[in-house]
Amino acid sequence: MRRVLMLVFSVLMAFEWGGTAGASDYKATWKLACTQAMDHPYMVGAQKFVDLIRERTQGRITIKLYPSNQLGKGEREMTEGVQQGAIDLLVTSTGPLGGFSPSINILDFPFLFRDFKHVDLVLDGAIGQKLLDDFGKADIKALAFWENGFRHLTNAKGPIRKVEDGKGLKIRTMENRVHLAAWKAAGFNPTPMSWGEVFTALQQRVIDGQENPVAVFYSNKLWDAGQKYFSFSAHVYSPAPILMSPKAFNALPGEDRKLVLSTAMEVARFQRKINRDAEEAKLQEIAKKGVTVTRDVDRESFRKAMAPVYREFSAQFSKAEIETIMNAK
Ligand code: EAX
Repeated sequence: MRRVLMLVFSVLMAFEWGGTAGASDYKATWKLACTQAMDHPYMVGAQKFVDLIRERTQGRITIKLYPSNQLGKGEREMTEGVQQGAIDLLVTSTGPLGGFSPSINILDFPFLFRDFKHVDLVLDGAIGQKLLDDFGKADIKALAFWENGFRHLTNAKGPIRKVEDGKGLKIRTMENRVHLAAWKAAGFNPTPMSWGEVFTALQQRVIDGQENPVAVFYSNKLWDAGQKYFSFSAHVYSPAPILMSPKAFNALPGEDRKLVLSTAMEVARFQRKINRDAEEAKLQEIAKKGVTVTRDVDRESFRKAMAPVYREFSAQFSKAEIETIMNAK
């Protein structure tokens, strides 16, 4: 009887620790990828994550950072790398993620969120957790929502204050069906493109403009690619989930899994704050680089022009689902 009990106990313990060696001796070295450079808030957050994980596992788990598209042309390719286990961790916008986990596209609708407080309320609640959990169906472990930020329209041709000013403008969008549809509805001429191709395409005037948060524009010095006009449109909020390969996550003992998840969540708050706190100073720096920053954008004209995109995707995202997010307080 005693032997049976001991056997049951040891099986339960093995299950609790994720069926691998005990937490105290598990070691790993992970690769963390990203499209952005080390000065971008993605990588400031990633460095914090690296430091905390190393400290809290007494050096058992170390993470090497691969910024600036070193491990792939763009976020879609690198997300595939996470699925295959070639990349252990990826900080990415939700741009191409709808192709992996369709439900995430609900966050890509224009003018869905009122402000950062609204964003945090939704992403850090049950809706956000469900969207993270949905990635499990695509062989991806989504740990937490870090932040890219509210996206703004930039171009090389002239100041854009209301949506009509940009009619026919050739702009790059992420490889995202909702964004593509929204800019088409607004009368622009959108082209989906992975981030790694954007700077050259802007420089060569293959496209006239793009749209991204302040930090991406600033960190990539897009004024050097001829983007002389920045319209503070804040037309969509861009979350940045930190994704992990199930191969790396499932190999972890139970306690280390909990540590990785709680640390990713803790860094989410830190990373969003540093992104937000730095935005105004970066915008002023951008203006000093000779970029005309239009702050009094007629956002209502953009919101009205992009509104048809909600109807276009009403089969996938019900009015009730959208309103639950929009009206969250
Ligand atoms: O995630 O592709 C984009 O425009 C993204 O915002 C950028 O890669 C940062």
